[in-house]
Amino acid sequence: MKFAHIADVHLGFEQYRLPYRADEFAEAFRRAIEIAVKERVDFILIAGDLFHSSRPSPETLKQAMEILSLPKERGIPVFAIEGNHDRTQRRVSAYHLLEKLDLLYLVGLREERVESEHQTSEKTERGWLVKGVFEKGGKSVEIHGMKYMSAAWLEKNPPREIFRPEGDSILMLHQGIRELVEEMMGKLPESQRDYYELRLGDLPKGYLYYALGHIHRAFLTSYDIGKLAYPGSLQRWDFGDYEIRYRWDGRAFKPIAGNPKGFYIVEDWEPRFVELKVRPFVDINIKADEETAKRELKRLSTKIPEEAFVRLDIRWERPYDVSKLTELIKARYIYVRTRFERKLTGRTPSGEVPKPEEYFLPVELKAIELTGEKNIESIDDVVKLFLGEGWDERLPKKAEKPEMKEDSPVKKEDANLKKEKKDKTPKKDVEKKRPKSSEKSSERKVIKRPSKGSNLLDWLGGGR
Ligand SMILES: [Mn+2]
Repeated sequence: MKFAHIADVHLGFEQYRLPYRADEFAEAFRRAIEIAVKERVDFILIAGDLFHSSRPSPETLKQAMEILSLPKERGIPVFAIEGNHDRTQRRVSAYHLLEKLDLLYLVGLREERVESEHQTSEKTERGWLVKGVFEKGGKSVEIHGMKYMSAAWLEKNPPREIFRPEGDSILMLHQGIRELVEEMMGKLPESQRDYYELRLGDLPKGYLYYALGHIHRAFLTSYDIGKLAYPGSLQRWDFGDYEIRYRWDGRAFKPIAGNPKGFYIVEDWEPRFVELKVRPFVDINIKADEETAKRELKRLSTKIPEEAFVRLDIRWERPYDVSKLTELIKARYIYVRTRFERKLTGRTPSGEVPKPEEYFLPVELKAIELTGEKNIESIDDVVKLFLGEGWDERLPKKAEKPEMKEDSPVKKEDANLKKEKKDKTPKKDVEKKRPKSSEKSSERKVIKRPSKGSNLLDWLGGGR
């Protein structure tokens, strides 16, 4: 007995709103089916999420019909369950339509009894349990399973109470299982219930193969007397599902290989992973200043395939223009993420917690004050502050100008301004009355940089 186990095909998924990605998801499915047919499998399993949506477009349905006609023409039955993406609460889903066309056989709990060349039904307290059947040379295999169900439903109806193996049997489910998710992703907090609906112990024992779907990463293990497998999605799902990641270790990029994409061909109950060549996803992260990032990304760019999708994550302690950096990478699609943030250690060199006026420049304090009013019009003032003379205050020399001292006469004007705001005077008028930028605010304080460590970063970092 030989069969193919495919899951998470996601037909119709226009990833990153790119219509050609939906075609690529369909292309991966076509190749998987072609390989299965060429390998002369006896039957094919699709463990949920054949479609990306429960309401696939006519074009997506046509793709599914065309591809599934390949095994049909050769008399290879396809057994399927619905996943969380494509199940429906209504009575009829896209799968029922494909079943009507003899392109697949749906297994699971149903309201009506189904008997066909490859299906049989058993009456249960939860409805008709429709099972797949395959016979060859006096041997037979039963395919049990059901569509994706919520954690709440499964708590009352664990699979071990619904399913019982009969002879050589396969159980097909589209669920996350806590112990396995944790093996793949690390320990999950008790509150994190989004990734699984079941515990390993909820599964019935005695099946020879557990054909699972839902987790988009290939994973193979054993359960009781059988094998348990997730083939993963056929195409790369996101940048966490990378082909290769270049992780910055502070000095250089360290390449980390991702997981292969594909499906299983199972012969005499032994699964073998069949890898599909799909569009490469490259995940790059770097934490460096502009010059270093430029040099290192230029060096790395020769390793990036042109057809790749790239995520570029740039971090540094102060902002810089990344547009020239992204031009260095020649790829089909680039997603840039920047995180420029100053790391506040919470201690000055003397070991004290800094006060805001010790940490922020006067111009920054003013900006915080203005934006804190949540008055969108104040944005103009903030821009002026940074583009105008306020910017010069970055330099300690200028901050020490005599007119900056505490009790400047401007203070009264400021008080007037506040009063005018209360009176709902239109902002434009207020602006005209604003004092010139050089004498704008009395709240500015003269800041003397700590003498130790003339470099701001050194100072913030505790003078390392
Ligand atoms: Mn899926």
